[in-house]
Amino acid sequence: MHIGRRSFLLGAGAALAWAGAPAPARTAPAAAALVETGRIVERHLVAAERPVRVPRDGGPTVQTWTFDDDPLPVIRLQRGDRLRVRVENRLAQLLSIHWHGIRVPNAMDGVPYLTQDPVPPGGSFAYDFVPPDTGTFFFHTHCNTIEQLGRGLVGVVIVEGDEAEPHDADLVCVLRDWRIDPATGAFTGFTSQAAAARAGTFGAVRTANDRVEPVMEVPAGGNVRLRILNVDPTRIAELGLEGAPAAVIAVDGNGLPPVLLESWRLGPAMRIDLSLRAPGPGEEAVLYDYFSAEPVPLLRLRGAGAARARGPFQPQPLIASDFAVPEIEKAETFRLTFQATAVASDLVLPDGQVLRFADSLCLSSATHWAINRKTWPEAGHQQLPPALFQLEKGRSYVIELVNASQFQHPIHLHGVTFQVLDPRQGAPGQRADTVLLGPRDRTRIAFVADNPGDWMLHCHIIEHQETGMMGWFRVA
Ligand SMILES: [Cu+2]
Repeated sequence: MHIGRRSFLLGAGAALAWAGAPAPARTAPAAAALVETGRIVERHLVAAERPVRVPRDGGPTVQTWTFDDDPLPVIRLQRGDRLRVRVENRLAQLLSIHWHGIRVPNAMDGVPYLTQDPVPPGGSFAYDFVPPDTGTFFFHTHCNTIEQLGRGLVGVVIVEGDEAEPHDADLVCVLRDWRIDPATGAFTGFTSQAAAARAGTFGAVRTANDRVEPVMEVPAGGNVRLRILNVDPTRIAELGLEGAPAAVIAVDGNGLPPVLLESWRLGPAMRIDLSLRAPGPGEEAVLYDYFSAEPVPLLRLRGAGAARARGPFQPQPLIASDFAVPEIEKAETFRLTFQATAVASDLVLPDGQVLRFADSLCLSSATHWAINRKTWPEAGHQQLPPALFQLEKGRSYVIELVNASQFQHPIHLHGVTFQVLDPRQGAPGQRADTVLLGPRDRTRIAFVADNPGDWMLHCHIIEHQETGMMGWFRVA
């Protein structure tokens, strides 16, 4: 089998240049308005230390911190259902839950001191909201995230109701590394000053659904939806699938015109949904990370059962949720520059404009990163700096994101789903909640500020976030 290292940037024109499929994908169904169903999905999560084998199938016992006896809880609900989650804190430190990518009311956003008091040891908190959009989301703590995420505190939320044509199987693939000694299961450390100032701390044990290169059975010859989530605090993967045709049908839970999967760069917190044609009985397709010189197999999909008689592979677009469309011409623009605190150099933008960073910042030993030269004053959230910017509720905004550093940064905004205006992976204008900036890269995002409150904005390489690359903005 040929395993090539592929170009990760597909032009928009490549989206429908589709080998092997005779008919182009149908046009996307009309966006659907939110209708509450009156149903309530209730979960009781207990954050606690639990001994879990990592990898799950036969690894050493690791003292993980998890939300549930199932170390990787998956909550599924239908669009319009109410989600009610009571979280109980049986750890010896503060916590809160952030619902990544879900446009929740501000009081439910789970950011300590900004939107709620953190949940103390022995305490509990009730989250209660109706997720407005379909898609693949996840939840994690927003306190001491380097350690809490590193020890395992994460879960998945899937809001269904976006398929015009159902798939034969709907599977979840959570990618994360474990910073453990593979022999003993002891944690090897979640951060260091040197790593935090660079690409971050990587884990030695790479897993999909907490297993090493697991085999998942899929209906042979059927249409399969594979929801891939990168919940690692550090690792940027470049994903490709060998042995089965596949298309990206959603980015961060948001449907887009199906894009042939060549390979896709997926930074921390980013998700893609694939629609793929499962291999025949007993045959396998393999999900690889091409980022390293030697591709790393992450997951195997094995065709099971009698082959389904399906027509040509023709992935269908999802039914989009109805978002307010930003008026780009009338939008006010803000620029956010992401930079290292210790570096003072000029940045030449693609249009020839030069941004000068002549003076460096006042440094503390634990601060390596900044946004617009402002760095969060400490690793926690307790000391709030002033807002980076304020937005008027209901107006359209364009934010220009400039990476003045040599490292990649997946930038995440709370409270909004934005459109990515400049061509990147997929098609310009697609919606996302996290956008990956390459070294010395820039892109523009746009959204309508329709969700009032105080919202975080940060890099999702957690060591960057917690050493300064975070800020907040107000919508009022
Ligand atoms: Cu970063």
